[in-house]
Amino acid sequence: MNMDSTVDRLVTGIDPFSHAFLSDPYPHHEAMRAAGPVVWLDHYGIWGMARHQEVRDALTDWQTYCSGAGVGLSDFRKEPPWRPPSIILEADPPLHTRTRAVLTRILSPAAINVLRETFAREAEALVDRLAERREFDGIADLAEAYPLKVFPDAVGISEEGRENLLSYGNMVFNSFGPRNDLFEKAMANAGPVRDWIMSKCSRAALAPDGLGIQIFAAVDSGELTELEAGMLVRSFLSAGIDTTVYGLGNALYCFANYPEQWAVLRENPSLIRLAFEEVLRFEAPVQTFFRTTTKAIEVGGVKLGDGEKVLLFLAAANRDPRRWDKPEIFDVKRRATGHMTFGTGIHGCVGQAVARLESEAVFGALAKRIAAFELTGEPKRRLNNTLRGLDSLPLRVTVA
Ligand code: OVV
Repeated sequence: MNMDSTVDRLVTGIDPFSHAFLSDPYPHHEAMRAAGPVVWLDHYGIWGMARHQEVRDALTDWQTYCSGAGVGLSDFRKEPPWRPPSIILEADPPLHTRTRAVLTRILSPAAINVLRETFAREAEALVDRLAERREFDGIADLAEAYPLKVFPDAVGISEEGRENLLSYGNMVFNSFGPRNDLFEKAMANAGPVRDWIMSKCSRAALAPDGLGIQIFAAVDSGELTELEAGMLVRSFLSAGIDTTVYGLGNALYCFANYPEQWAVLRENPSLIRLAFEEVLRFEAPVQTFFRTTTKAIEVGGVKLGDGEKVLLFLAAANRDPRRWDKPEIFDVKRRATGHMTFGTGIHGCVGQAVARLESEAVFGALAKRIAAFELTGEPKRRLNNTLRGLDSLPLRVTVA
């Protein structure tokens, strides 16, 4: 690749973790897709991939694009990680294969379907209360309130202190970026938050009928050590809250912005599942993950060296016109599966059945009771080095 070309120079200066980029990433995604299959991001000395094909190829080639050096900007082989690495997210085979097998079983669609009635009942109760209020904040009162109730309930965590889960998610997802202002702010109260989280990861802290204790059952069967089981509960608490909070919030944001799409969905509630996939494609709650090369490799004529960080723009792949027809249009009838928001390959989201069940419960309940959403003020963005979503979404609802 000719690094002196105009397009490359345009792209290479981009800081994908700056406020300007995070506030409106889409024009920058377009510039990077246009620049080529892989671009050099000079600001950090890393590679970036923004096209669907290359993001997908990288995610499905774990031998070349590893996770064991961390899936953030920081290379664990060069600087110490801020917490002991995740033994599933930040691991490669064979360790990953063993830990993943346990979570795949516990979080399988069939196993998670057991939660359907509880999730639906909780969603209906919450939506009833909000419908009575008429005006509420779509983020605090719904997108945060719902996962903060049903997910820790499902894992088997006590009620007290659950707000720590939001603080911890904020730490985890900002930590994949550089040590910028967002990272520093998220880490302001790190000690007590981390202590609370770790105190919830032991066998003794978990309810006897939840998902958490099922991880410890794998210790009894010899698949995991006691320490590993605690670390996998930590993965539940790291990955299970903020992702769904931002996903549900982005869904509400889409339906408030595109009322005709909410009308389509209400006419045909069987579209709810598909509609959530379209939200994930269009406003991806998880925007990026990194990989690290394990050898020198050539991508579209560009030579990448060994041990180099590659930033995969999942959200840019989701709007690549090479893959999607009219990608800038939010269309709940679209076949949106194939989006990269859950990733793909051996690290593809192991909790996706839980995320989908939460969204079905919430939007199923909303479709029954809410005819329309109306913004009563400007939504405020909450910037995060990895996640895209809102701080507040002031809504008024029309009750059906
Ligand atoms: C997918 C994900 C995100 C954040 C943290 C983890 C996993 C973890 O395993 O800790």
